[in-house]
Amino acid sequence: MAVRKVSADRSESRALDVKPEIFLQLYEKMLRAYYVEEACRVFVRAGKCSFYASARGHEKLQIAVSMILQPGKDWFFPYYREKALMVGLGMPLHHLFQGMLSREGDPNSLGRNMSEHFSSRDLRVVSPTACTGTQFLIAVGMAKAIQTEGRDEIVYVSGGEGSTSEGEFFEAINKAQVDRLPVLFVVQNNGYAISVPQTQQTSSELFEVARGFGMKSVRVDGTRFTDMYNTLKPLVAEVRRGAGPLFVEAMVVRIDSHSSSDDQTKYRDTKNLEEARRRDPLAHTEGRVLQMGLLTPADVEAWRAKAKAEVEAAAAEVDALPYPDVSTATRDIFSGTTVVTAEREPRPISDKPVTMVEAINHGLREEMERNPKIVMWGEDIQDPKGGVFGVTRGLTEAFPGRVVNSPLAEATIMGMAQGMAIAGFKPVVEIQFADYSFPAYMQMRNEISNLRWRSAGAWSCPMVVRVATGGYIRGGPFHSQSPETLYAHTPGWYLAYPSNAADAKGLIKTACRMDDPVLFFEHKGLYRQVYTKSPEPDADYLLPFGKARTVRPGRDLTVVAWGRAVHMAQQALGQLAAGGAEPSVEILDLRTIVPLDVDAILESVRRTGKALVVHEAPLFLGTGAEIVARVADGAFESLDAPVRRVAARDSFVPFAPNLETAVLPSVEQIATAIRELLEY
Ligand SMILES: Cc1ncc(C[n+]2csc(CCOP(=O)(O)OP(=O)(O)O)c2C)c(N)n1
Ligand SMILES: [Mg+2]
Repeated sequence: MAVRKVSADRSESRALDVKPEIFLQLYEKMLRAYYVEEACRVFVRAGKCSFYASARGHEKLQIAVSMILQPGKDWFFPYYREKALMVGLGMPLHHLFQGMLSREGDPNSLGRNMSEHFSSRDLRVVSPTACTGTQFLIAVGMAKAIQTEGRDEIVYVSGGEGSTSEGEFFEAINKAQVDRLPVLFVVQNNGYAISVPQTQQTSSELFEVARGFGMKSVRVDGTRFTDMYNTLKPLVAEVRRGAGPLFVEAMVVRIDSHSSSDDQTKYRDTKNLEEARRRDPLAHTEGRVLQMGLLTPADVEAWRAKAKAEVEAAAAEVDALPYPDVSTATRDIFSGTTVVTAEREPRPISDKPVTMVEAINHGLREEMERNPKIVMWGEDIQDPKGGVFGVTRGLTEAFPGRVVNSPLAEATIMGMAQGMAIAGFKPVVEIQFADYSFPAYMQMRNEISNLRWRSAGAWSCPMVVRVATGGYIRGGPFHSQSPETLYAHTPGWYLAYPSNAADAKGLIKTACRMDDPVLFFEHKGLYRQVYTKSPEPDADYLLPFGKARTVRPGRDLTVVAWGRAVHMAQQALGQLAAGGAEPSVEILDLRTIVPLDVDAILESVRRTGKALVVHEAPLFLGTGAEIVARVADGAFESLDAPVRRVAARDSFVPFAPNLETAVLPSVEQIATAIRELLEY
């Protein structure tokens, strides 16, 4: 196959600004990407692939980007319409089809993630989710890690123009610009978000939006190579040199329907579709290589046939593979490792009892000394304030640059933590109030929780999220919530919830060493209570997760509680004792909700024959419901009474003190429940 010499006559074509071999490389990759799309279409028609999102119309941009960036060195946070990027980066066709067909050995996800969601450690392509817009902040976190370590890598992150309406997009460009991070934002503007035209998304221009944040920003025609390549190459080199982020709005066309579930003829008229096809990037490039004399028509035929044969062979090979073994479906939700299994007595470092705030602060300080990869951020956590509850006080001064204020943006706190954790840092971040964890919920629920699982163990993001939780502080409806159940219902997170200073230190230190995401709930009503003080355990004191503590032994009733409710149960027994009763009641403090120490609960209830669960969160579908179900199932034959719960009313927490008292569970209610169960 002959590759023609290109004439040096500049008047012949603007494409001469690019070396012929670059142009041919582009064409070859575009052909491969084209036949991959064609093969996928066949699989869709045969019912072998239930999610297909054609990248036709975006392929020139995606391949150009792969040629400008450095595969294997730079990082990629793609979205679901980027098969051509994968082809450009050199993902083996076999891997591509294993992902598209969810077949055995699929290196993207072992069949767990959706098709079109490619992942590769070798290519530094981080497993995406289907959520529009979540990828931006994770990429920013990765870029923060790169900047912190002084490396010259770039983080590519992309999305459709529709996804830029998500709030996290704005948070991401804000933070990337504030910190001058090496992020290449590429928005692929095909004019539609499924059926919604861009005019219904925004009245601005996206590249102008990025400029509004102070970011270097350009708009390019993503269907034409030369200008795009020549514009982006030097700008990307600047990002690599540390100039800060770059925003690219690439105008592309969507030649096919949004996905295999969509029919665009229902909302785009013939003229509109013809217009898109007229800009077909592949047809254009093919025309150019012929026009410029880089290839003859016979060459083009041969190149096409070669690409087609290569792609079809890989597709057929993968199609012959079975689906993954069903036994693998729930693997990799957690790492399966732990840092400590047995509990030992704490060896107090002094007789002087410390508060929970001090215990957590000291635990964090010790872990930061031990592990230079621990970094912290959150709202107001930096010294001199050191957090609104003072938990991180002194740490900024002790560890300069490692404990900083975040923007007032919880999704930023969380999304960046994921990115930095993927990069090997250990973020220990603070959510100032549990009530305000919800802007970060998308990251916690759909990203962080399942990264390890959806990438079949290839990627993980161990981190600690400290959350100030709970009421009884006259904080009203937005500073008193107890959302632990919501988070415990998301696989992939451990959830620790200490009730006293010694446990808090042991658990926070373990959390800092775990290889999985950990939510660490700190009850703000306990932070400085005298009754939660304990002598401070030593620096090697680690508490295992999933081991309940017997607060007091008893024969006639088991009370299961955690956090502040543990103390309320003790106070209830105190009340009963003051009234002359000395019941033999066992109190279990769960200490971690995930893992739940079901064995300890069942062992106790089998002995006592009666169970009461006490928690501060609302009753309906609370963690208590799970515990009661486990008891009903595992200790049914030992039960001598109904299993009861005392919890908050199914309400919000009101501000007025008498109303707050009416909604949250009380010591009196617990005492009554204990008495009734004992008399049953
Ligand atoms: C958070 C979220 N909301 C809604 C969806 C459903 N959804 C998937 S793609 C899409 C449109 C995205 O359009 P755009 O960002 O322009 O990307 P394109 O598909 O055009 O490349 C929608 C609404 C989703 N995946 N995630
Ligand atoms: Mg779009």
